[in-house]
Amino acid sequence: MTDLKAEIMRLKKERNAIILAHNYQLDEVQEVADYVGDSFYLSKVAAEIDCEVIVFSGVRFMAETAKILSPEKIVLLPEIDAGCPLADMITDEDVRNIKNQHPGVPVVCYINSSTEVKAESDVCCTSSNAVKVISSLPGRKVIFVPDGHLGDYVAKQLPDKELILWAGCCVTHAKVKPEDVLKAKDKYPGAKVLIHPECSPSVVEQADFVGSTSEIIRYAEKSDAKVFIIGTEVGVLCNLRASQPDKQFFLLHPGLVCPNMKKTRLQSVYEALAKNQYEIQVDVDLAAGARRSLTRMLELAQ
Ligand code: CIZ
Repeated sequence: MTDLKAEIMRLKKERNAIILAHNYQLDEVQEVADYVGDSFYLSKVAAEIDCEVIVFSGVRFMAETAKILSPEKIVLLPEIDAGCPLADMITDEDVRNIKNQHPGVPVVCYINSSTEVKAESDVCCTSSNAVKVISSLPGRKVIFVPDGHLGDYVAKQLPDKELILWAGCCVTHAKVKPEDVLKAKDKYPGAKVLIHPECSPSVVEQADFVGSTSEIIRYAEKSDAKVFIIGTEVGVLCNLRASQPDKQFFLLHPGLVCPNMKKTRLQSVYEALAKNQYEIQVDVDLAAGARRSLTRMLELAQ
């Protein structure tokens, strides 16, 4: 493993590359990354960083987002089959149909969506800026796709808005049931419960704090509490435990493991750099449409 790490470092330098890793990546991948974070943070890094190659350790829509924001760079996705079932729950044709049913209503798409869906939308958002992005739009009605759970959470934060939702969900976060929260609270009395808004509404309503992965990490850092129940993908424990060794973090549900995020291993990162695989290409016209939605998000959610 040490040799592999050393080889990755050597290749990174040789190819003027940087490694981005999502918070849900395996610890071994997060440990070799230059930047670790959520998709909003990583998309900003991808847009601003000066390098020739980006190795995006995450899932396909994230690597495509990096390519759209940095078309002149080589963007590599180490595991070509690392997809996102939530992103696959809606097509651009579905979005056109909803728009026809609600003419003139702006469409906000969650970043967990395909390039085609982003191109068909007015603005993109992530779980860390969804409330900000949607509240900044004029008018009462907003179409929000594809995550119905996140949409429900945002709608509750913004009672003046009327959200038209799509019934997609993250299959990993949707595994958690309200009784799992009760069991965890019984097991760790007094622990703070931090939950991702991709969980179902009946789970989210039992949280002490609801937020994206980065917001969960920040909340734990600032909190005086010592014990936390974490209701999001297991990968965030890598950051939480390393940066806050005086606190205890327990996963809310053993099923909070995204199989697609776990496809990327240290070996995959090495092979990405060594074999230039798998290079992401995005159709130029589609990329222009999706870039408009992404750029608008970056402007609205500075
Ligand atoms: O926005 C992201 O990166 C996702 C998918 C989750 C989160 O909250 O960080």
